[in-house]
Amino acid sequence: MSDIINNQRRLDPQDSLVVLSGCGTSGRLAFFMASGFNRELQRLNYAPVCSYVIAGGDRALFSSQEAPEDDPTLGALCLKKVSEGKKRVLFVGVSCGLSAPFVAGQLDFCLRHPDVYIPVLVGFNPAHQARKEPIPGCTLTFHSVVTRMEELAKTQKAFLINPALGPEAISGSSRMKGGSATKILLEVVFSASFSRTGILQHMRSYEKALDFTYSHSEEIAALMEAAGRSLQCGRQVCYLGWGSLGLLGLIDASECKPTFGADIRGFVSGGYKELGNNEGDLTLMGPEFSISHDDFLDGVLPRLTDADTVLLLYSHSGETSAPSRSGRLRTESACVLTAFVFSSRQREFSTKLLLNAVSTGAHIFKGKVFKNYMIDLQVTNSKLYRRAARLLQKLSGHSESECEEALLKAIYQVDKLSEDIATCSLETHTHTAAKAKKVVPLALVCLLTGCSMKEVESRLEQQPIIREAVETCLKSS
Ligand code: F1P
Repeated sequence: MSDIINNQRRLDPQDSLVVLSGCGTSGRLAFFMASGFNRELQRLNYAPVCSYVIAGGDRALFSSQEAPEDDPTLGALCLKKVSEGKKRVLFVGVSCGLSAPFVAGQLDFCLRHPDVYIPVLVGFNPAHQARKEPIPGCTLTFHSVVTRMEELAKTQKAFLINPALGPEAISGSSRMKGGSATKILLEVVFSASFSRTGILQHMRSYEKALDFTYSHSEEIAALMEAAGRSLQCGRQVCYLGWGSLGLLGLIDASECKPTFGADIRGFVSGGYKELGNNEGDLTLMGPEFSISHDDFLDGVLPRLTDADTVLLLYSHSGETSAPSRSGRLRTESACVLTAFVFSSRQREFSTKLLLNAVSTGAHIFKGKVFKNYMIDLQVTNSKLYRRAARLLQKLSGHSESECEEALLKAIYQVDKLSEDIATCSLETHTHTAAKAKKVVPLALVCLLTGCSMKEVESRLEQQPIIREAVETCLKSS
């Protein structure tokens, strides 16, 4: 694959393109790396040839837009649009769980146009564990696409990079191990296509950064605790970053809502100018799209108290300059996070590990994780719906059908399912779930106690720490 990237950049940039694509964190990393690779190409006097596609468009860079992840036709259309007029396209689709229909649609499109597209799939499950669930409205499954890719991989007309990583530390949280592995893999392949340094040597540099980062576990734990204390008392955690480390802050923050049902906010110096995203300035789309330091200074800083935590993300190297306006920050409310490691890629990697640890740890302190499961996840696409139903089975011991029934009752806030609801499509369920709150905890407590929706709602109100509410119910059930 390194050779192919190497060839792509030698070709006329008018004709050739490298597209990185994915959903959620995988799409955000696709954006992050496509921008980084282009910067690198320009530094070396080559034309930028990388582009990105994220399910749900640029608004998905900072907010959860899981519904488009279910749409294979949309995936194919977005790929077609971004590669219009190109003669040679290397397409890299990332789906950590080998599961996103959006990516399946893109790979299928590549397989149907082999004269133009070379498809690459990156994920972290064995091929036989690719998702087999039928995709509504089409004949594909992710698994069927993987099988076709495997066949073509034998003659290097397609590539499958899917080392099995083992389970995530927090179940289902592919933003962590899966996201980090995506970053390592693609950066190593990209770097190897330029330098004489071998793949193994590149990999070793990440290993060093990993060891270095985790050798600072006490400092990381202190940051986790500070952030956890802020979230526990309903205060804020903000990442205030510069350059690519600031972008990683935005990415980590945007994952917190769908994963934990809670917020951490990120801000980056230069805002959308620094980002250089496809759709430009999105500030007008709503408060969560205000991402510049000016937005932080105007909207957040005046209301900060000692109970809030602000993490400054910058490095001392030339490319990410030190915070010039932090003088307006009260230092006692700021934790300064710096990664004094090696190259800029390793600094980014180290920062990603730190942020993942801090945000996950903080949410554990807040009681959003129960027995390594995120129990307040959003149920906004088919994968998350199935995940929620499996989680309910695991934690309640009830049957599959009872759990799905409880999930639907929680989504529609009813004690009895009408014929209408029961016959609605999965898409309607996940669309409705986007407007509901605490769906999984509600369903779980209903299952464990047999109480009505109203009673459960008031129980959860009295005990807002979800883990404790569930523990209490489990003890008394
Ligand atoms: C894509 C993704 C995850 C997110 C959540 C929903 O997963 O958006 O990034 O954390 O689990 O799905 P994948 O296609 O990379 O497995």
